[in-house]
Amino acid sequence: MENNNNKKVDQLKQFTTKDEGQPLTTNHGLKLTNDEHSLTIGERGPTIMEDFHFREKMTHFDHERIPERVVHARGSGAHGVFESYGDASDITMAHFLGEKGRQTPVFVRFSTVAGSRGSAETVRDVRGFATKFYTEEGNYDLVGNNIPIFFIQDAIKFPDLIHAVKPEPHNEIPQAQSAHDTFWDFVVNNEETAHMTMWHMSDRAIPKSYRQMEGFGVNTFRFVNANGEAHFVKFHWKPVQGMESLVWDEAQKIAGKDPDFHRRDLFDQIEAGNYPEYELAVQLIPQEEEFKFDFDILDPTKIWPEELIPLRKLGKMTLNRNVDNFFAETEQIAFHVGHVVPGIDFSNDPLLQGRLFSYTDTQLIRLGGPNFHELPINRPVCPFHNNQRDGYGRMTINKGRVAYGRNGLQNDTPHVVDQKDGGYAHYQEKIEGRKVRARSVSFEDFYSQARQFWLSQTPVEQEHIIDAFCFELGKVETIEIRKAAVDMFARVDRAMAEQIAQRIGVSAPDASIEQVADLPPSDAVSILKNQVPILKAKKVGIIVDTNSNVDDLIQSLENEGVIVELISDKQGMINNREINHTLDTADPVLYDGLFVAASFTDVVQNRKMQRFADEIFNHYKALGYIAFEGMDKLYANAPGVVTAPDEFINALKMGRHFDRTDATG
Ligand code: HDE
Repeated sequence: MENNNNKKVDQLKQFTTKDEGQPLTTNHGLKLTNDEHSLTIGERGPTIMEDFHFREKMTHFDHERIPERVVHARGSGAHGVFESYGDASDITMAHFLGEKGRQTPVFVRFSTVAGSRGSAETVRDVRGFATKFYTEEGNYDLVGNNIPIFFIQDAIKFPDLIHAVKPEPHNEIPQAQSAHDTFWDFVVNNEETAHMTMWHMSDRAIPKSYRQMEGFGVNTFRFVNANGEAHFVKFHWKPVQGMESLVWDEAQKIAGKDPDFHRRDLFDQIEAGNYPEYELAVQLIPQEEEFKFDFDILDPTKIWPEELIPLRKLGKMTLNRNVDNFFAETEQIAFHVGHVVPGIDFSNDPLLQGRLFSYTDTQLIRLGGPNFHELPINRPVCPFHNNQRDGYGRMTINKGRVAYGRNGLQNDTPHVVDQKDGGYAHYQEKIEGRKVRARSVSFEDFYSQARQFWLSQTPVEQEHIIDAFCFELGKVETIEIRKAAVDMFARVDRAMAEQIAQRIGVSAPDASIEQVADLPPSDAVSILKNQVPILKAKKVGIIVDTNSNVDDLIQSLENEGVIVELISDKQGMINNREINHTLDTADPVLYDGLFVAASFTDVVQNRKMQRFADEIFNHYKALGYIAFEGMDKLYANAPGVVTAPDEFINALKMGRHFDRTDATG
């Protein structure tokens, strides 16, 4: 989509080049006559030093990798626009939230956390959801995740957490997984992980797509208005497309069938004009009410239940343009929680305080020096001036003799400005205390909200959590760690821990372990309680043979925005329609629903087709059929299994049919 009046798009255009149709040159502009043979002495002789073209080409290649992000290495991004719903100046000075309809260019990068750059995307993991707002007042980065809390309370433990979840150092196994001894050893030795581990074992950690997950700023920030009044604030992104998760068996299979599943979906949907949208909302606590709650509002392992502190919607983000070049944009974008604008400030959340150091620091090694703000994707769209100079890859040509503050030669410019002229003034919080290394006692309730999360889930979601624990702990080799985990999570729910214990071969939790008291459930944290029936962008496979007549079905699906792919025993055309896939190149895990309208004479093809139907059935997806002998007996009367094409659309719209029995998650 062409963005009119988008300053970021205009800025990027100045750095964008098209090579198509151009003569080949060196990096220095010299046109070349030959790019396939090195310069040698005789046709069979040695290559000579003089071959500047060979050396330039090879040197560039030798240096074309940069370190991947130490966490969130695997990611995918898109451009978009944020539009303010109204004037939020009663709570924040931020200009981009100051007027209904005000538009701000944005770039979002979604990611997994633990895996390396080439790892599969549908693994069980937290997802990153980082947004850069290119505002008139400078860049504002909202660097969030798809889970509203975190594993640890103090940033000093972050290297330990990450070392524990990454592949184990002696053999670099397993990739992009938490199902191994060191991760669970960390969990059982750090009880503050209890709440986040519950979310991590839930379907939140296996989202269906980046379009269908929520985002959270996690840490507690501060909003300040022009009168200096402050609120503590938590940020939320709510996907307009609703939420959906994979089922675990499916997630693991997709990791092999299409490791690019999430980035492909994001890219394809944006190309097709089906732009993902997310509403930005905040929870607010007035400065004076800091101590009013049963939990510490600075503790990043706690949610602020939405039922207690409601959301206020501030605007909507639409992702409407794919990158032109993955490396230049998605890989080189550099986020930092410290990139704020007037009206947005920090709290003393100890995780946030540590993050404020880490992000710029990591860019220095990743992007090779202090000038990464000059890379096109990172440049603000407003002017920037200061006395910082030089460093690797400096692009700006600063004119003049002066590069120091308090100068007479340049009228002491660039000069600072007052707050009323847009200068950033830190919130003047009064703080007194002794220098200590200690955790506040108000951070010490590790289990109440973990149990609240458990109690807030539907029975199906609870079953998935138990299955996830059994999978993860089942992969842990050290029996003592398995046992410690069962004891730890008995504090969250004894019956849950007992079931897990039985399945992973350890004794039931000790009788002396007390389950924590109940808090009122929070429906907002369940995915299934908040499901929206949706057809748009769902993907359906229809298996056809030469006798199939599915024109009407295709038409009615496509009218609803469903993507239809035809699958058959061979490629080519059937009834004037192109076959998109064979039973070998397609796979049921890549579809939201399947309609079988074929019956092949070849028994092998029929067996493959049966596998498609079984898998769709096992993953609770809509299944329709008209011609396939034998299927009646297997699936008759099961929820979401239909034999009439028009019923199929309804079954698809309702999402997964978890009320099906005999299926495997
Ligand atoms: Fe990050 N995190 N983080 N993190 N984080 C990074 O910065 C860090 C945390 C998040 O798409 C790194 O540029 C510390 C919470 C996202 O480019 C690094 C702590 C949340 C991304 C870093 C945390 C996040 C990162 C690595 C504990 C959710 C990817 C590469 C105190 C609110 C951004 C980089 C992108 C990336 C440090 C915890 C979100 C090392 C020290 C909590 C989405 O600086």
